[in-house]
Amino acid sequence: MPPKAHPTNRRGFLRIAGAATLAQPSVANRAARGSPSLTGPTPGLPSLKITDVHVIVTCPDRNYVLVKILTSEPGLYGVGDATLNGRELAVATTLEKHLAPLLIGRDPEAVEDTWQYLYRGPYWRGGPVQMTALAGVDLALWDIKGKRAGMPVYQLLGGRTRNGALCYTHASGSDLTEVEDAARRAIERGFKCVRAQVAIPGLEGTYGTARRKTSEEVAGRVPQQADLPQTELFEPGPYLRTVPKLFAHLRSALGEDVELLHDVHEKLLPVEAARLAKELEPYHLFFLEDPLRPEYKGSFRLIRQHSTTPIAMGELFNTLWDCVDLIKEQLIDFIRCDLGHIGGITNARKVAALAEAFQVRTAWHGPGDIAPPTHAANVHVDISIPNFGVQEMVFFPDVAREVMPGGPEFRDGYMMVSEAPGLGTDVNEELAKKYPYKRAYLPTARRQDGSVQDW
Ligand code: CS2
Ligand code: MG
Repeated sequence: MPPKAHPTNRRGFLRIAGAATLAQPSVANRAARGSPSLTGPTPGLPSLKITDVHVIVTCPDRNYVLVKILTSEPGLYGVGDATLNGRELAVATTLEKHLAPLLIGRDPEAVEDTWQYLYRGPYWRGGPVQMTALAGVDLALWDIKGKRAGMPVYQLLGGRTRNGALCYTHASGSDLTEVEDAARRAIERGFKCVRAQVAIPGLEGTYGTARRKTSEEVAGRVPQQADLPQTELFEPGPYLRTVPKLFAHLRSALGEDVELLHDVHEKLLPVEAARLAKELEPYHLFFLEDPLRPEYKGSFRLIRQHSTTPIAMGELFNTLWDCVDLIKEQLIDFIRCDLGHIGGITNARKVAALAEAFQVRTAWHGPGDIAPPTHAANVHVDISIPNFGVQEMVFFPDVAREVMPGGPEFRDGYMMVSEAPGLGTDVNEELAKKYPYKRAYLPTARRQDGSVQDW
């Protein structure tokens, strides 16, 4: 169950807690230096202080990093997600050693000021590790604010603009028929949008599909160490020949009603991406995702020049400024930031507002390697903005949901947010301890000639 809403007779309840808060002037005063005169208590409520920060690293089905921020009000805490696949411990250390000391004694209600303080305070700022740590803190603070207000976070963001968030799931397979079957299962389950990925003949492992063992590996001649990156083989030629065939097959098998998406996963060069987007035009994709690396933003013009296939981009972005050019020049149709890697709700709603001005819609990143609090935050933002497009979602295994209960629910093609105060997610710290961290990496990729390829 998402966390219980706080007792309605809040004022009576908190007058008791208030007394406890006042007992800690020294800590509060020392840390409040961060924002000397900003944060007086909310009228009618005693002042609130952050009293502790728990950084929880757990591996029920995969590694996750959760941030639990405790306050001077007994029982009032917030939970955020700071999971960065393959760099979990770097983020956990950033939180424990660098951010937590700055948070103790601060007023958790000062969400924007804390964001600015933690983002612009450091001279060396930004990047996926720091922005994921900041996102964990930001989500926990929005969770606290919602609980203290007795409201789900979307209400604090301006209330509903829609009943639920249209979402998509993944359909993949080692050949066209397998992908078709997976897509049919998704449609039967109620999905109106399906992302399709197929293994590429002759290539060992293609993003989004189960990796096939090489003959060497099958013969056991190549020991594969589990806690080191697997290497996938990628060649643009076979990929560019196969993907249009996949969508031709899916459209003839499934018809036009289902929305189809594909993730290029930043593997192509500009002219290759332009060719693919053009050749996919007849299949009316909902969007083609991450055709190029963020480093080559300027080359999106080439794709636009040659194709009307809608383009989505952004999961690798870490700042608002990473989004500006592509949005301002309308070189993309969907901004696909990851709330867990761009500094949380505080920054995502600014990205959404920027995108609104240029008719760009959101399609926040929602894979399996970020934790339920970020999935919840995605949907709280989705249902409170005017320019929502679609939401990626995954179903978490039970073992993960036991450690991290709550979160948005799938209902007939839409993600429905919990009405519980806050984000509607939680963490069971005792259970989390049962699943210690296991070193793991995302795959890497190489070309046939042995050179390094973007995964
Ligand atoms: C992918 C992710 O879902 C997606 O769109 O790009 O699965 C991505 O590969 C992982 O999140 C990387 O950590
Ligand atoms: Mg992607």
